[in-house]
Amino acid sequence: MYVLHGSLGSPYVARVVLAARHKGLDLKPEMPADLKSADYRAINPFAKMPSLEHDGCAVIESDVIVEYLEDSAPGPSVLPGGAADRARARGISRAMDLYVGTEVSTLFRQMDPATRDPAVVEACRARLADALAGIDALVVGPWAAGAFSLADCTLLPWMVILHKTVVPVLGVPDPVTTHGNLARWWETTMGEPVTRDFHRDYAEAFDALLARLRGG
Ligand SMILES: N[C@@H](CCC(=O)N[C@@H](CS)C(=O)NCC(=O)O)C(=O)O
Repeated sequence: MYVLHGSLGSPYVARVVLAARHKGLDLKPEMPADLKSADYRAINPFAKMPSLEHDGCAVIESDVIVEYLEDSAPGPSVLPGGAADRARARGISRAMDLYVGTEVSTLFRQMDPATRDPAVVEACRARLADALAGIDALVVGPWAAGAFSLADCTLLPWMVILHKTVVPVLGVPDPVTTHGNLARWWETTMGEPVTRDFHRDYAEAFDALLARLRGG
């Protein structure tokens, strides 16, 4: 039995949940009572979510967890195709985390006009624009790396976060309207039931996270 620790509002947890759904697994994340507790650190010494427990083994880091599901669970592949397709999927996913996620996380801390530093926003916006152009150049269609893959599981939560934070609040151009390959990817994503439903579920979970952070 798989046990996924974390909360769906996290894009890293969400990536695993979407990959699991694609494989036909209904993996509902369970939030640990205390991420920083000794009990949870015994599962994940870095005290981060997600972590996965399965057959007496603990797996950390969301992309590694997706690969673990791929290796251990039946169902459709989340890394289909040959070596080049799989490398593209992994490359998009890694670049999203390193170059898009990092900038979005920094911009997320600049949402409040009262504490915003315009110089940080300007520098981050420029790096984010470069990163999104890079992602767009890697996306081939109909899904990000051709067939549905890890790349889509990473892209979709980050796109929801962009749409709910830095696009409306900081005026960052919406990549799914300004970039051709990402626009076609978005059409595919919104046209398929699994990803459309996941988009709805993740948007709700992220809204709830935003409300909690605002003290709601
Ligand atoms: N590289 C990690 C990132 C995990 C991560 O940063 N998770 C955040 C939630 S979005 C977390 O656990 N934050 C809690 C904390 O740092 O205290 C992965 O892919 O799993």
